[in-house]
Amino acid sequence: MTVAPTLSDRPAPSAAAPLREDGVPRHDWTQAEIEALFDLPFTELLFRAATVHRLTFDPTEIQLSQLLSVKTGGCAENCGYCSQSSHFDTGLKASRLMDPAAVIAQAKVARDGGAQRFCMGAAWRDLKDRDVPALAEMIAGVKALGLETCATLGMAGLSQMQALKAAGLDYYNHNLDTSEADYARVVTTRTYQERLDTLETVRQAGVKVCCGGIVGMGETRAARAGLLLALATLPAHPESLPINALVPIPGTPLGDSPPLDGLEFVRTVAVARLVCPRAVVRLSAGREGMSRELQALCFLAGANSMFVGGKLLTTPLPGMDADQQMLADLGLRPMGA
Ligand code: SAM
Ligand code: DTB
Ligand code: SF4
Repeated sequence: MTVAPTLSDRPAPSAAAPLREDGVPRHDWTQAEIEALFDLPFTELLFRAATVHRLTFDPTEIQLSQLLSVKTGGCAENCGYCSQSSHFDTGLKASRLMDPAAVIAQAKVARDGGAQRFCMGAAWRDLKDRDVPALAEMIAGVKALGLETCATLGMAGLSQMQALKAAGLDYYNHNLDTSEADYARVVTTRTYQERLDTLETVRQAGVKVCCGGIVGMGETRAARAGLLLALATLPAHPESLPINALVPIPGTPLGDSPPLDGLEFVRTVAVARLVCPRAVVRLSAGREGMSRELQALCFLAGANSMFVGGKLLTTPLPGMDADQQMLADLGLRPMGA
């Protein structure tokens, strides 16, 4: 008598394993392997990502970060997505570097509202020595509140980064944004190699790396895979990996981009979880336009961080009340709480 094959007898769709047998993350991913992950059946991809998420984190915990734009607009770079570039007329009012006391006061409000990490962003091509003392004062003050500190200030030199580290900087955000091949379509005033060099400087100073990119800029799936390839083949994976969904800004070259399909966004999160299994994967820009159900799929796919507090740098977020309600309804709690 022949026995009918059961579901479990079927071969699993092929795609490379994310962790070596000894549990160490791989750094030797290839473009073909990452594209094969993207091509998996959706539910198979999510199952694999959710499985790896449980090996490396408590999947019921979500890290909560809050941003503040400490210096807004008038930036010399031409990043084609950005409201703050002086190359495009976006109607944004530029302002000078904030006073440290005002930044620290806002960090206190963020902490009391439930944020665990406070990220200070400046619309600069690169950090200038004259601004380092004020930034060090902000970082020290934010750290003294018991918050983790993060800054994103453009390119920076080693001695500058060491000064920020000495002041209490935990993380530095500097994104690759897209794949190397796709990059010149988006930015031409700074090279991909300059971004990689800045990441190396951050590492040398002993500051943790927050590095990710943007999807929904009209890129191909191969470009999304190429971004994740660049991140997964860094000498050390980023500790924090933000996935931004483009917030189209009228007046910028990418202002008319159609939104990326939600399932493709979830696939990107899942593949990020698989190729950088120990990174905290953050839902970053664009969450304002996402349903709670789509965000829940992202958490299932391995996202375990999000920005909270009603505003990113210049664009809105759902707001703390809506976010607290969503987390409560999903049974998720702040990391470490
Ligand atoms: N000037 C610094 C820099 O570029 O590194 C720091 C601030 S910059 C706004 C930080 C990151 O935000 C960018 O690298 C990009 O990935 C993301 N971002 C900026 N504008 C965005 C938008 N409209 N939609 C989605 N992500 C965006
Ligand atoms: C990151 O990857 N996303 C955040 C943070 N790092 C600095 C910034 C998102 C900015 C979205 C557009 C805005 O609010 O201006
Ligand atoms: Fe400037 Fe950063 Fe905006 Fe690029 S993303 S234009 S560097 S503020």
